Amino acid sequence: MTRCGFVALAGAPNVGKSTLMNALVGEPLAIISPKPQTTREPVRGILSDETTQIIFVDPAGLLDPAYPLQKGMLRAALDAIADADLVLHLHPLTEFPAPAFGQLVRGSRVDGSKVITVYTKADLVPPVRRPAVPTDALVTAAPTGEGVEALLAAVRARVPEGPFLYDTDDVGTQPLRFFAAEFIREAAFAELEQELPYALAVEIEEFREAETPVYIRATLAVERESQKPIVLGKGGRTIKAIGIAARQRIEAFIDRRVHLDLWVTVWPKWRKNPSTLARLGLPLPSESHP
Ligand SMILES: Nc1nc2c(ncn2[C@@H]2O[C@H](COP(=O)(O)OP(=O)(O)OP(=O)(O)O)[C@@H](O)[C@H]2O)c(=O)[nH]1
Ligand SMILES: [Mg+2]
Repeated sequence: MTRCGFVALAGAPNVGKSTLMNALVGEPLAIISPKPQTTREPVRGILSDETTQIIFVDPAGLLDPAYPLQKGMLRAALDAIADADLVLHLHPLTEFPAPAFGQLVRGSRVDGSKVITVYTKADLVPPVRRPAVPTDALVTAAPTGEGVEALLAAVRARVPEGPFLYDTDDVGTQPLRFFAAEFIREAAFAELEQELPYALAVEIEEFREAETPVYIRATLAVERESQKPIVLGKGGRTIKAIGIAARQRIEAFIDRRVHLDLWVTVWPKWRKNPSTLARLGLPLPSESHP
């Protein structure tokens, strides 16, 4: 009998969920940045061997939502936790101990027996200062790979019996367009400061795979006219840097040469606009929303 299950990575923003998912799956699927609230829509990564298939789900951090996009991010994260067979509650070891998981999920009921506490960023704690973590918790460090195999073994042992849901060759479940938009956002998070990464949406307008190089045209939308020249940068320097970094990341991902054409536009207050969120495939505050 095979095993197959969904494992959600949960925790506050910036605790290292996406970094750990990439390490677990062995592919740089999820985008990462030192700034909090990078992940918006849950990213799924699949790890299969002969007997076990694990579908990791990396949602947004559990935050206090202020506007519809954030409400959607939280809703999708809570859904991913509710639907998961197993939940990894991530918390940086630098901020030991982790809060009770119930506190993070804001009253939504989660079966405590499916939650494993995982301390991240252990490399940032000098060995002599390492706190004594509870025996049922695990400790990881992405730069050294510490704890990743042990965590995988613990997860494998607890995935329920069931048939595989995906092909054993599949690593992701989302379309290339999704990853292309995410990699552009990752480059933008690296180049832009303060409010700008949060005010930025990326929409793929064209994706022509039949061409060599692959032609991708994307719109980078900000919320106000005054933000547009910042994304462009002096003499177009910032948008150029975003384009180069994103193109390299997409090329490595699809193993093809890419021509990336980026355009900057303004969508006033798009983060509050349910129809724009829906069009971009971003999570909506409630499932029943348009
Ligand atoms: N030193 C160290 N840094 C880490 C580790 N894991 C993640 N980071 C860094 O922590 C920052 C946040 O990592 P992410 O993986 O984007 O965190 P996240 O929880 O997905 O963040 P959100 O999607 O914004 O909620 C990045 O700068 C990572 O490089 C780790 O084990 N050690
Ligand atoms: Mg993330």
